[in-house]
Amino acid sequence: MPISWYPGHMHKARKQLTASMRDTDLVIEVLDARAPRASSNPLLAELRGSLPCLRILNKADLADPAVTRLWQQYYSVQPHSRCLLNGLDVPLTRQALMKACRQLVEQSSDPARRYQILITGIPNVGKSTLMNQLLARKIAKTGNEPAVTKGQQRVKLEAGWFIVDTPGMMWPRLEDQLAACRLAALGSIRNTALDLEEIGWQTAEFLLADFYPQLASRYQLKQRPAGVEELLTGIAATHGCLARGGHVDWHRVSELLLDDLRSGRLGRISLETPSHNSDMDRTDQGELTT
Ligand SMILES: Nc1nc2c(ncn2[C@@H]2O[C@H](COP(=O)(O)OP(=O)(O)OP(=O)(O)O)[C@@H](O)[C@H]2O)c(=O)[nH]1
Ligand SMILES: [Mg+2]
Repeated sequence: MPISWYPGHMHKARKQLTASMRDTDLVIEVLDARAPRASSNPLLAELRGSLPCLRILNKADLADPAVTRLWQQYYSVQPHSRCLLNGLDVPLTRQALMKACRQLVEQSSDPARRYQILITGIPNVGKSTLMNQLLARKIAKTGNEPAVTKGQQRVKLEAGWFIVDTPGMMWPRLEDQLAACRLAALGSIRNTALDLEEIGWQTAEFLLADFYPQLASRYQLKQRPAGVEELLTGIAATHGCLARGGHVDWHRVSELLLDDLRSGRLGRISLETPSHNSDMDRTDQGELTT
């Protein structure tokens, strides 16, 4: 089943975003540090046009720090843009954010001039949490599921500067289904819009190919399973995911694996690197799928 998630409220959010861009001086694009390419919405790039862009690699505490550094370098050389990190271990301060904003936005000599920053990104990447963090108070509702924020919220960040939180937005056609699978695995697509067992299976497939040590440590695997079925059957047997009669409950074992990946219980994992030569990206090019 192809992955696709563009419910009605996102169409509305897109219209609101188009309108808000007209009064915006700088766009923050919040990316998931574990999969920055997959979590970059092409529709947002189109809507922001030539506005300066500050990319934030968020949830950096869940990603491989060495790979995150490569992504930061990669994005830092793009024109009219900067790239900062945020995560539980490297919380971005309002001062650091404002420094980058002032470098990116041309300042007017008019003291009455007001500036607007728009926080954008796909669902569940941590936009509202970031806004609360920058304001040091809970202004926006947050939650560990996609599509928590339903409307825009504009607040004063500091004198002359306003910041707007926006609903997470996907785009109508997810052409790159491998990237879509990464987003589904990381929790940016609502579980109810997915065939969870299929995503669990595909996730198990790429984890087994590229992150076997993390799987072995989390599930106490004694030897490398020959394939996905053996891996999931083994996890199900040792982690309470068997149904009546001893059959594997594929739904429960999929949920367990996805929860472990999303929460970091499998360790700090990056699913993409900027280079096209990583194992994950070789899969894109079909070299591992023969
Ligand atoms: N580990 C970790 N979790 C984070 C971080 N930032 C946000 N989260 C968690 O990610 C989940 C989603 O956060 P939100 O701020 O609601 O995400 P959002 O982008 O506003 O989501 P939508 O409004 O649905 O688009 C919450 O459970 C947060 O606690 C982070 O830097 N590290
Ligand atoms: Mg939100």
